Amino acid sequence: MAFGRSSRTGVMHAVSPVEPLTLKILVAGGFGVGKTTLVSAVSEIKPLRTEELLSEPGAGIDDTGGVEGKSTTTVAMDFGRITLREDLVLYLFGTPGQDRFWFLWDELAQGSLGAVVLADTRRLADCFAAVDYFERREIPFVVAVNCFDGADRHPVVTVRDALDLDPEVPVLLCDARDRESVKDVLVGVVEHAMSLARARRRSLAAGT
Ligand SMILES: Nc1nc2c(ncn2[C@@H]2O[C@H](COP(=O)(O)OP(=O)(O)OP(=O)(O)O)[C@@H](O)[C@H]2O)c(=O)[nH]1
Ligand SMILES: [Mg+2]
Repeated sequence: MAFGRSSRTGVMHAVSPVEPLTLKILVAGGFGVGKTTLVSAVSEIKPLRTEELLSEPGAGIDDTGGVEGKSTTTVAMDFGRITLREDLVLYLFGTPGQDRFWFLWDELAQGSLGAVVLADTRRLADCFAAVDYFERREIPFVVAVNCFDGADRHPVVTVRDALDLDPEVPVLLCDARDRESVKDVLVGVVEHAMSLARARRRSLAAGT
């Protein structure tokens, strides 16, 4: 599903005759797992952030266990853009990580091609809700393990088992701070969504 088509000006057409396909990708996962970091690392425009200080009123509501150094949190979304190829542009929407912002997810998920569920192996349970959300809505997703310094490196198969993922869901390792690493994850989600769409088309054509 395409998110839209870019409206380039005639001047831009003179430079590049290709009007890129634009796709919407969500970046989800638990609190403090690195969603804002990921969008910022890869975005070619100044990313829109909606960070607020973790404040006194949030104490007792926001679970800061395991991310004690964190002083801000996303309260609406992150937004960024990356050109993967001259004919393919991704718009990235990072979701807020905390439970109290669940009501925003349906809005953000509309029209998305697929999603990245970021995971931290030290707090793997934090991404269960995101995995459930995309499974239920049949939105294609990959799990990207953000390899934090100091976290044990678990084999991909252990993460897959712990999250009880369907066999076709890709599990990738990444560093959310590293542009090339994040690009690999984004290519992974686009390829996965495309291959699921092809499989669905084939089974529809076969009448199954
Ligand atoms: N060492 C290391 N630190 C990281 C990595 N990714 C993020 N961080 C740090 O972890 C903290 C949390 O990152 P954020 O990007 O704000 O996490 P988030 O998922 O957007 O958080 P919320 O929006 O509050 O849910 C920040 O202090 C980052 O600098 C990583 O890959 N390695
Ligand atoms: Mg954030």
